[in-house]
Amino acid sequence: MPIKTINVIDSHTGGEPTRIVVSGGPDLGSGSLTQRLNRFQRDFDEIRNAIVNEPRGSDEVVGGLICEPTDPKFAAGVIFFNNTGYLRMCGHGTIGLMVTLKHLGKIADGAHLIETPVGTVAAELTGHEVSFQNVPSYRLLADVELEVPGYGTVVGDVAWGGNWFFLVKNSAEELTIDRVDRLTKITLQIRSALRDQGITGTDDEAIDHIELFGPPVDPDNDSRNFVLCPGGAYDRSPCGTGTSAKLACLAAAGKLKPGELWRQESIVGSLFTCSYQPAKASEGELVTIVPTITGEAYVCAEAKLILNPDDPFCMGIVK
Ligand code: PYC
Repeated sequence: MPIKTINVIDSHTGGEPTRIVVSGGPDLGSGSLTQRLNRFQRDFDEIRNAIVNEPRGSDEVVGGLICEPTDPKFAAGVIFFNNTGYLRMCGHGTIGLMVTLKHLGKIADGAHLIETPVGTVAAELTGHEVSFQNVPSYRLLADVELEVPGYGTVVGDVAWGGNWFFLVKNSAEELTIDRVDRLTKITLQIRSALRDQGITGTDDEAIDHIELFGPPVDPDNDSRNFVLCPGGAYDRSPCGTGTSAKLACLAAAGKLKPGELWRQESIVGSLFTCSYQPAKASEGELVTIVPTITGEAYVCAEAKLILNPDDPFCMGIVK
């Protein structure tokens, strides 16, 4: 293989990194974004590893491959991925993508549509601020009692916000940045317990994100969270899909009205301001909402990744 280069732009959304592949990424051909995601996974997974994992990236980085959309009404198509696999939607990544497209001169401030494997995301860009309407979100299971070996019983909801989440209700854990090692350990234990006890999303899909909630540090906010991501890293942002899942739970419990604001603070103190409207079509009998999530992102690097076949770690460190 000759030396290959991949051009990327890095940004962060409330501290959570996004690496958008602008050129030099795998050629996934045409078809729906789900078909192209499957092709990425089947034929080019080592390129995913080379882009986001060490030595060029880290467990925290979420990558996004810009794809030619299936319809010109979309500003771009995108496939998100991370240290262990693929995300069907990523909220902080969508905010990062929008400021990156603006940085590239591909879009201006205003309303745009983004195509993702789980549907259309409508986003509005104003400077560094992005508001996006996420895919329809819903609470699937309420008040699930889960025995977590070595920890105790936790009670939580299972909800969809573009990814599957278990949202713990009764956590007494203090959500401070100096406790992230412990919070990571506990949420990994919760995720294993869900898997061992066969608790899943629809179609037996694994629940790969876990959220803990606590009081906000800033009294103007409604809540602080800690979000475990699929690859074991924690989200530095309040998590766009996770906050969508939270809004779906609040809506289903009658605790937040349509249009009412919810200010979700992350474990590093960054903020998403959010609200929802009822969805036109529901997921069966379930209360289904369309969340709007607003946050800020900043471009922080432009880089050319060099994949030299002589480099023993050319394709990244595989864990
Ligand atoms: O913002 O949706 C999100 C997200 C998912 C994983 C990391 N961030």
